[in-house]
Amino acid sequence: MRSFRFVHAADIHLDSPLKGLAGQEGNAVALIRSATREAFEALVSRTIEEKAAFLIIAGDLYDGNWRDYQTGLFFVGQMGRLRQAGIPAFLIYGNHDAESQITRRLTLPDNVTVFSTRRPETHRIDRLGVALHGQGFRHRDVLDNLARSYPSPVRGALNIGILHTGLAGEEGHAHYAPCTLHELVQKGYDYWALGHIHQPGVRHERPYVVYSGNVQGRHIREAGPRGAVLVTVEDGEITELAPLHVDVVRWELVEASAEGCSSIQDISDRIRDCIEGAVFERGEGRMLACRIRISGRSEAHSKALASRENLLAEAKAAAAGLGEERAWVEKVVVSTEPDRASAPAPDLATTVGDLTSAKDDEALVRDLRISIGGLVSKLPPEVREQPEDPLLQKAIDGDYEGLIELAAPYAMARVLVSGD
Ligand SMILES: [Mn+2]
Repeated sequence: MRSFRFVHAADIHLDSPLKGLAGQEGNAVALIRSATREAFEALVSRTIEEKAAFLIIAGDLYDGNWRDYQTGLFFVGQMGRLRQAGIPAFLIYGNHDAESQITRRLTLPDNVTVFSTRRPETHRIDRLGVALHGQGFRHRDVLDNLARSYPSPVRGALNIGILHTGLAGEEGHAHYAPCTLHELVQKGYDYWALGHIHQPGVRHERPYVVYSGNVQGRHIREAGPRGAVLVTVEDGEITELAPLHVDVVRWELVEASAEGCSSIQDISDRIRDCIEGAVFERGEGRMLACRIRISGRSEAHSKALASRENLLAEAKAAAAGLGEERAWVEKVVVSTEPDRASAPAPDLATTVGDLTSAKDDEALVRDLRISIGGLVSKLPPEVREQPEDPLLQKAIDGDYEGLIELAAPYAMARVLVSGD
């Protein structure tokens, strides 16, 4: 049996529209916008450099229907690079690029094999002793167990199953093409190249059941290194799995402690140190797209709450000050708590008293319901699902008494700061 290497990738989501960048400009934002393409290009380069025998794409190559032919042309161009290097590619469609979803089409170069969406197929590479089994998604909502009808392993070959699946009961994922880990393990294949779940992970070894994860994180919930898996086969046996990190922008949650800080300047300095540390330790030469979370008990708690805009600007300045395309700040979340020692000043006791009893003011609650309720109903679903701000959560829940209670310390912080 031969020795060779292959690359398993999935969830490219080419030209995925990145949310939350509207109205933002600059080189960093331009890089984030083009990141899915750049990462895919880097994947193809690494595949060629590593002299891989073939490339697998386990679904969701595209993010949905193409806006125009440019997305398809880009992909064809990259496959052309592989063809020139004599490397075949094997592709299945997933829920995002199901056959029914993609109405525009382009003829692909002859080194690319797209598996049928009607029935499972097997493609063999005889010179390597490899059998690849796979089936793509015909419609977006494939809720049948596709793996069940995959063919039996080819005897004497290295068998690879390519499947886009949410497995069964994976939290937070729709049950696309559900199957259990046990079923996959029992199938008799050597390696399952899975797609759909963006977090990379090896679910089983010998046989291998692997999610390569997406090649490029697209938001803070896809933080950390991203890429593909380079699989080494020696004498027909899988001997090594190594990550190929091809992401060009890396999302990171950067934690900054405000403990011991007594001013906004102190917190800004802390943020700057944390961003620099993160770029150095976790950036690996890529641009870090950071969400900053400031937490801890701090004397500067009220000031931090009331100066969120200033802190965001300072954090952006800290990132920009590192030079081009080293770091970019998406958001600053202030979740500090008051220092035990810093009680409100006595002359503010009356104001605070008024604020805490405000939740019993029925007229106020009714006014809020009318003025805020209308706005909340217009929020886009992605904001409603995961509001990061506790005040917004209360408003979405329609809990106006709770909203007043939570808003009181914030209002107090504003009063304190303006009185500085
Ligand atoms: Mn998917």
